[in-house]
Amino acid sequence: MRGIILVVGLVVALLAGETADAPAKATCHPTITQQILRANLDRDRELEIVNATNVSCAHDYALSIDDRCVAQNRRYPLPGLGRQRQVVNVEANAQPDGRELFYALRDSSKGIEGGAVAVLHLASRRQGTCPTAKYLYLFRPGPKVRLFQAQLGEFSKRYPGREVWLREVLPGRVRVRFFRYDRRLARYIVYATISA
Ligand SMILES: [Ca+2]
Ligand SMILES: [Ca+2]
Repeated sequence: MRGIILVVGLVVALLAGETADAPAKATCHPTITQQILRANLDRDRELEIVNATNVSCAHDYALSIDDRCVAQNRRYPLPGLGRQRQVVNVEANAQPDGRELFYALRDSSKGIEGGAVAVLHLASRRQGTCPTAKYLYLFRPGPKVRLFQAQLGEFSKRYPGREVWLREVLPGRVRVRFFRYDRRLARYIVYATISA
């Protein structure tokens, strides 16, 4: 008898838990995709679309790019997720290779490692193939990073185009690094580090 009461009690508790969760599920709208930017990220005449998709009930956003190539729609998911986002379409590397997308995703419910900072555009790997995301800069915080912030800006007149400023809070110190575009390597490289 006591066993039956216990089982009934457990079932009631589970049902109560289900009911308590129900309103939260109803107000949570994951996987809603919003178009947040129209940008020219390759060199064709059609604009690409940058999307932010709400991928969790914690309101983490993931980004993707929609492109049309050979009469087909293609979606390229971008790394990282976060509740805070910065997204801009600019000419970052001062090269005739199309404009770039700079984005930073932070404050993810998955912890600091969910975040990302990137500078990218779309480029064909081989002539005649559809362009895919080419990363000129990509930062994913490691497990030691407690906090990070990033900006794309004109931090040095010595280097053409814009530079990336990255500030990381690490155990016992703060590290600020500046990255510039290197034409030969076709990516951003560090040119100054300040550690305090
Ligand atoms: Ca460019
Ligand atoms: Ca510069």
